[in-house]
Amino acid sequence: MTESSPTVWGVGTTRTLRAHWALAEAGVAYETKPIQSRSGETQTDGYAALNPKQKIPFLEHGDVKISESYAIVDYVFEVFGGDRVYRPATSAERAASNEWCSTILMELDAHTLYVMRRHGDLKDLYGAAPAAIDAAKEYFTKLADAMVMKLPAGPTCLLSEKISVADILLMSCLDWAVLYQVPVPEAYGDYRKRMSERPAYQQAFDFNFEVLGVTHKDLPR
Ligand SMILES: N[C@@H](CCC(=O)N[C@@H](CS)C(=O)NCC(=O)O)C(=O)O
Repeated sequence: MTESSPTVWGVGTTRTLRAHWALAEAGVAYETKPIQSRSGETQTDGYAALNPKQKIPFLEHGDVKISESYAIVDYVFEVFGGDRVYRPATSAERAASNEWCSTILMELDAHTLYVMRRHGDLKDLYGAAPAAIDAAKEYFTKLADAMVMKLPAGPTCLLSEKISVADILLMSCLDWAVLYQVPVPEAYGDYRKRMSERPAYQQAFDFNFEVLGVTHKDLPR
């Protein structure tokens, strides 16, 4: 790695997938510190000094240190994406991108999928809450349904022919939903298939989930 190559901390979750996929789309050589969620590796003094949130993913690029998957993907596309990726240019384009990203991060990720994780897999830490999990599942499908009208009419990425930050966030949440057996509206089928055929997605998925023994071929499409 050269001095200007980025380093990513974290593998094995759909949020770490976002960082690896963005770097693969941008075609950047980078280093990985393959620490895992809930392994104790995010709790060490050394990691806490780097990222006081003690969460993954985390990206370091020279003096730039970023701890949120959304901010990481946006930074990678801005700095390394060039003409391989879509960057909104007008106010209307930025609004369309922001609308997707806010819905995905707030409604799909934080309010539904992560609620399922907290009160399902992590119930010993956060408490079992079957009713919250059922409600979250229903809410995921309702919100995903509400965004169907914004899906692209043609066989493209979400906002243009080129991949955008919103695509990385959406596809990672759709995969997360599939892994949790949450019903994903059928209208997303073609979009999921197109995204899953991208070489950068397949490469990043297999690299990110190697620690769990899962490949992109294992997910029903
Ligand atoms: N909003 C953050 C969430 C990051 C997050 O919660 N990461 C989890 C794994 S997906 C984590 O690192 N949890 C602490 C741990 O497992 O030790 C992002 O999108 O990057």
